[in-house]
Amino acid sequence: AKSYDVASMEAKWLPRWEEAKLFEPVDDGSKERRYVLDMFPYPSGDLHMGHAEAFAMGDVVARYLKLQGFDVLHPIGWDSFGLPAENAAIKRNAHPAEWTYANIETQATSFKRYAIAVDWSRELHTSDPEYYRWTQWLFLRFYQQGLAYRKNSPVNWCPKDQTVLANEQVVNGACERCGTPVTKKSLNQWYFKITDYADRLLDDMEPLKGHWPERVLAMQRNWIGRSAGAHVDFEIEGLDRKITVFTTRPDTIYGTTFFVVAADAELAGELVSDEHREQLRAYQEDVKKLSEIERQATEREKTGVFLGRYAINPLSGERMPIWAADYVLADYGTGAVMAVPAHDQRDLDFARAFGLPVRVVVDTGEDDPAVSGVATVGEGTLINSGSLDGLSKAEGIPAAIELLETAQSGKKTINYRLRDWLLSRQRFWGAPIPIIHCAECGEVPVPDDQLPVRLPENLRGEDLAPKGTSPLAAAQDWVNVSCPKCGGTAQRDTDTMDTFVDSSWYFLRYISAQNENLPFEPEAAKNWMPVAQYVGGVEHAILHLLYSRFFMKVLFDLGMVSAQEPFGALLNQGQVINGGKAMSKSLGNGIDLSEQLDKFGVDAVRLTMIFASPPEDDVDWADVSPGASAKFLARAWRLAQDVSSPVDSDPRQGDSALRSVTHRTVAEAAELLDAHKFNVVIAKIMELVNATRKAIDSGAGAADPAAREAAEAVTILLSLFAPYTADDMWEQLGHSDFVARASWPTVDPALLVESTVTAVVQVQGKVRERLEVTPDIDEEQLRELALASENVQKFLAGREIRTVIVRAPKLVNIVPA
Ligand code: ANZ
Ligand code: ZN
Repeated sequence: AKSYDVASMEAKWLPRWEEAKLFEPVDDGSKERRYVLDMFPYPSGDLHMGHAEAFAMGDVVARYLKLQGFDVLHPIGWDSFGLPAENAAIKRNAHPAEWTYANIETQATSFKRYAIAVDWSRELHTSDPEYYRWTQWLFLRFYQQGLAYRKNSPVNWCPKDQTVLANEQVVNGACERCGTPVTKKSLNQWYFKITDYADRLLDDMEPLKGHWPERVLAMQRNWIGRSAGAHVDFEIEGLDRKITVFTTRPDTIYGTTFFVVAADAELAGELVSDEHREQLRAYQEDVKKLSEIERQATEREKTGVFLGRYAINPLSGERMPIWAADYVLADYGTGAVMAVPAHDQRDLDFARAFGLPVRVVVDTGEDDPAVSGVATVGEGTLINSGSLDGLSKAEGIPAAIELLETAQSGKKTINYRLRDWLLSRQRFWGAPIPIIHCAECGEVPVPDDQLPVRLPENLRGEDLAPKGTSPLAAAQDWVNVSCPKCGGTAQRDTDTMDTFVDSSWYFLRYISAQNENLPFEPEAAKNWMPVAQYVGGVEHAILHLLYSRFFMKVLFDLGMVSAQEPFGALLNQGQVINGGKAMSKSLGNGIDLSEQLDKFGVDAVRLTMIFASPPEDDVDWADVSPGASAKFLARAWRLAQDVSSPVDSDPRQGDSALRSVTHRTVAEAAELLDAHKFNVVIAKIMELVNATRKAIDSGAGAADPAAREAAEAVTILLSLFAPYTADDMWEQLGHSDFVARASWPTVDPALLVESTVTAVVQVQGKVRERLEVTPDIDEEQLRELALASENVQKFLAGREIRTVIVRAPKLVNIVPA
């Protein structure tokens, strides 16, 4: 007999699959379409265990939907611009493309071996000029809409990577990529106006509920940070100007005892009196040295300087000192706050540090904050607040706004935490910003027919080293061009785009991957979008997923897509860890994927990944057994070897007990797959394999058509997880085509009805017998069966019976006298 041989199976099927192009959608409308997408990889090296897990998940969904009869689009590509390539190039005195494309080659080979069901004809790389041409084209559409603009402002700066970062790339005050504390720098940078879409980005999350993980939705909601409140104008004594603050608590306005502006906001310099100017300058120097982490730490002692200036409370007419401090942020709200120390902890800490008055205006029944040091932020009744006295917080907010509006010193407003997306980078390996700067004409877009603006090819190694300005600036031949408008001398913009721009629309490029006239065909996008199932890590909860949603909405407004959301459903897979800890070089607990594949085979590794836990949970490689998976696969495989009834035998002639197990398994598997309980599906397949083995080894045995039916169901179900084994079984079972082209087994509802249930028989409260009975057995029949049981008789030992309680069909309780 043949034996289950992983290596020869892989060698046999891989080339056949490649030739058959099994997973290219027909895309002709003859079948309903489904788009399944995995977050595309960054080509950092060879595939690792994390890829193996994530891609196994997406693959289950793609293969399942195809078997269900859908036309499935499941593409792959590479997010191939970015810093690591550039850093590697500097180190090796090479061009980033060399490292990038070599890694892509390695990963692609591994992905093919890993048998992911993708359409390779649509493969894309964001660093290909054929791709970034369209990234640039899209930038120009945004530019024309006023959604891409340049402004000078303090930006996040990573001193190590020597480039600016978007707010989304600053995590706890540090660079998302390298962990270096981020500093601020004033620079002229490009932005996308994502803030114009804040409301839609929030509101359109509603239909995603239940289809996206709630925590991702919560993170986005929080990031957008919509807060309702008011803008309040304060006159400045001795200056002919007003300052506006944003407050969520206009009801506390009578409790304002001082005023604070961000030390690094221009406002501070404009307000300061001459005799305090030097002090402010010295303080600003100190603030500049702080990292964002230090600045936002709440436990840090409050610092600040008095500006020698007073603001007037528009409702009470009171005069309040104006301070500059670092706890107020320059780029949130208006960069200035009315400080209400009794009811805001930061303001209270500041008041206590500088001996400023604390006035309670909301009576919450708690201790006086001036004494306790704890601001009272809860519900209560307004006091010391003029005509607002007696109102609750909820009543006080609209009432205060009304007073302010009548006095023409304020209005109701909504504020967002979301900032515009800073997209320019002072690095080389990205899509050049397609703008030319002309002394006469200003910013001039590169004409569409001159796209792509290709990266210069002669820069390499040290030329790319970070110097705070873009390496592209050094390529003089490249920089100096004639102005497309006036023909005069002009310069190219030397910044490149954040790589998150590339990944904000790649899912659309797959749809028309070869189109040379447009980034994608609107008609085709209409057919495929939104993505039916997106799979990827939770680390993209804000960055990539928010940006892609923004892009989709802009494209919708441009009439290029008809869906407003890119991803209808999202699955965040867990991580692969080892010994309860994330794999890392320092812990030395890394697991090499290719070693695992060589040792156990692709199928066993894939099966192990999915069987280990529900998809959202981590897989601890120390707790799993790919060896056991391989053994199980061999057992399943042997079923196909043993079945001897012909391909066209009629299963209805077969053993009905086995048939009912088969049909129930298939029906349950479909439900479980729809609910993403992939691990449970595997447990069900294991049960079916056991039942089939038992049937083959007994009764009508190998020749029973029901055994063939069961083995075929095992094969089809298994093909979602173990494609090599499944195709080998399918062939052995006498089929000439690939199992991926089979269809999901049809379930006969008549076979789903359970044929027997187990009735438990207790004697004096102890279980003494289990009887297999029909579900519709009546009480009298069940009672007789129970009393007739040999076991029951043995335990009764001749005693009289006092009562028999029967709960058909599940329980009989016999109480002896
Ligand atoms: C007065 C007040 C009284 C406030 C009170 C709060 C409680 P969210 O909800 O996060 O939007 N604020 C406004 N701009 C700020 C800035 N640039 N830096 C630091 N803090 C700023 O927070 C809005 C509240 O944060 C505003 O409401 C303001 O303080 C403060 F009992 O105004 B509040
Ligand atoms: Zn010009």
